[in-house]
Amino acid sequence: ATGVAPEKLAEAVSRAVGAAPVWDLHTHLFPPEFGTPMGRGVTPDPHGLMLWGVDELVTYHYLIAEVLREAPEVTPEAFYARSRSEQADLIWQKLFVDATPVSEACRGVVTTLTKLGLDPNEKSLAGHRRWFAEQTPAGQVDRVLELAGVDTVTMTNDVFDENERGRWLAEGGVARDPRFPAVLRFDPLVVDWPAAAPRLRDWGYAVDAQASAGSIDAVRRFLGEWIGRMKPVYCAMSLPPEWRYPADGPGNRVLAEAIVPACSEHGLPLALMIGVTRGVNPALRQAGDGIGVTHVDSLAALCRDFPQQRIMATLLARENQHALAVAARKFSNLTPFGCWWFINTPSLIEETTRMRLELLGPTFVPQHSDARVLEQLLYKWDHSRAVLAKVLTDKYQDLAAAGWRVTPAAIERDANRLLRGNVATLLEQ
Ligand code: RAT
Ligand code: ZN
Repeated sequence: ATGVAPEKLAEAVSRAVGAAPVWDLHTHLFPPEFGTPMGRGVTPDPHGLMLWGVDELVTYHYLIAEVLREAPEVTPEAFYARSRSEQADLIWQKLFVDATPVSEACRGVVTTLTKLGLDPNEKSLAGHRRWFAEQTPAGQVDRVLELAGVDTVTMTNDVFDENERGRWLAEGGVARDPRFPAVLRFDPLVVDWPAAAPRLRDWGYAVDAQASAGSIDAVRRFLGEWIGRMKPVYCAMSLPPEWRYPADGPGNRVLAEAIVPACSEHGLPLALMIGVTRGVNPALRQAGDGIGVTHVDSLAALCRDFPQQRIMATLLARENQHALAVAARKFSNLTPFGCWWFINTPSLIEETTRMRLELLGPTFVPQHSDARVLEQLLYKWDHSRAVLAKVLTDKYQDLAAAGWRVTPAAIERDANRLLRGNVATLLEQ
């Protein structure tokens, strides 16, 4: 086969990356079966978990942090006392009308509206609200997945969330959409055992404060039951920068003696999202979490102790990205994934993805969306695909200069595995 001419590489790569379907490895999205607060043809469920529409897009917690900077006269308390649509109106005015929406989270809303055929230059949200009110939730899921080029949207199913838990436990359970595989998430088991233990006791599992042997058995039973109920494609938790392994304490005992064994028994990978300090500014609620540097040696030690356990990791601090890539060179059971949260900006995606390609070749998962609002898939994947195409083009140009024939088939193969194939292999092997 002939190679693509160097001056044609950029176009060929961006076509292949644009056409490759995505399996989104980590989101907070739900299909309509989990209830939704709005939409044509459905009974509105005020606590429904499927978030979509312009008010949700504009009140994304990334933008709440930003509006409180643009409008410091608005206290967090006063902001949260407003209704959802009043919050959205304030954010629209301050960040999109009175200022230029250059931040990544702001640009995301602009891209999203444009892709839906709506005008992001409108001075008010009224017209956009009317458009969304005409859509059915199910129709909007189909439209967004099609436009975003995403075929699988991995959920985050927090077993400690009472609202969600009730839906799983309801008579007949919750109807499943195969495009939305579940993920069993249980941060408090490891991060806050003193808070987790009484909840488990309430639910009928005999656990104690020390997480002694009997407790470990109970946690394994708890995990086994939820794995049976949710049929997750992996288990997940986020951890603070202070997390150390090995180390004494009930959290690590639960991790090593209950969580990893339950994952192994059921053949599930374990995802660790490390480096978040919750509630640095509690008044900001969901927008108030901060960042710290992860102890990558602890992650490496876990990979070494459990060589049969597939471990996926994403780290929040820019300072950790190099060490994570190096750790993955040492442990083939470790897969770096995504550019998480504060790393999900074009400059840091570019730097991180370039580094991972240079150290790991195509053996990682470059991105996940972390979308909380359905339509965010439209911008998160558009922006990430553009950066991935740019980095891949550079790599192919360097390879071509070194004498390698870069064929269209190779470009397509790489685009497909980076956006979907590596996820499928990781989760289905
Ligand atoms: O990116 C986010 O929206 C964060 O609030 C978190 O959800 C984080 O991604 C997490 O899963 O803990
Ligand atoms: Zn998340």
